[in-house]
Amino acid sequence: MNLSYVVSTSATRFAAVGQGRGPAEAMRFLAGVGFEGVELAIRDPSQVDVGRLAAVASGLGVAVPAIGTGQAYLEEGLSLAAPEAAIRERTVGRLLAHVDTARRMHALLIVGLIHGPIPPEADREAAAARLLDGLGRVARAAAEAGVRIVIEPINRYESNWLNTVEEVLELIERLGADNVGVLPDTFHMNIEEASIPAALRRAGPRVWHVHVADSNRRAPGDGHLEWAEVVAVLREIGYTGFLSAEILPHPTLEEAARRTIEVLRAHVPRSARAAGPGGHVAP
Ligand code: LER
Ligand code: MN
Repeated sequence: MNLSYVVSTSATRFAAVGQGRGPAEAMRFLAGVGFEGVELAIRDPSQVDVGRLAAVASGLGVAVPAIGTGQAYLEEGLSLAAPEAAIRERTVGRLLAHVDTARRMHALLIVGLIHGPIPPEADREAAAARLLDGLGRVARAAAEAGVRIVIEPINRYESNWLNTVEEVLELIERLGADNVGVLPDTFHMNIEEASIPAALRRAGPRVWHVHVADSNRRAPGDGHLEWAEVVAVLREIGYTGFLSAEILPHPTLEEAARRTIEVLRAHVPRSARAAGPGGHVAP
């Protein structure tokens, strides 16, 4: 396992990411503090110099384990489950651009908030049909590009469905794509799962990426989650990917990042290098 920290490439209303420093400078700081990876949260890849960021990461010896896409929902309302066909098309188009970014970065592609909520006038099955259609197109393009997708269960206060690992596993089953896995986020799990260890065991080899935050979405160690247990269960299920800190920059990004390293390094020894293309380790 390796440690990574989530940084946004532009200003966002989503509070639990590193922002303020530009992404390249944030990468330099995080590499210096000891992270093996920097996950990039990108609203629109056409607004980002992907080649430059890939070169900065490679020069620093840090991986970009995953690309986050939720800002396109939060800032622009893009949603795969939207009732309007035009919005769904724009969302698929945006995700196809993200597939190309993920390919160039050797990163996983995250589908979380961008799946969108069940709209007020739609029932769950109608929303699922729309989501499966758009996600299926994106998953097929990703498979052709050699990119893997991870779907993130998100807590009920941010999404009106797909809140648990079980729900996301059912969706993946219906999708029937073998390049789609699960991204458990310990903050969401602390709200939604009856047992974090049981949910991780249930997802087992489908866990391809992990977001870490403590119970209050601050740095690991600042809340009441049991990190020794979380890491032990991930080891038990054979997880070898990244623990990616998606946390509030409390009291500052710098202190939150140092605290994450201090607390998680006790359980995850520093590896000589992040393995595999882009540092992501296949399950
Ligand atoms: C949202 O709460 C979150 O955890 C992000 O990773 C979603 O894209
Ligand atoms: Mn997350």
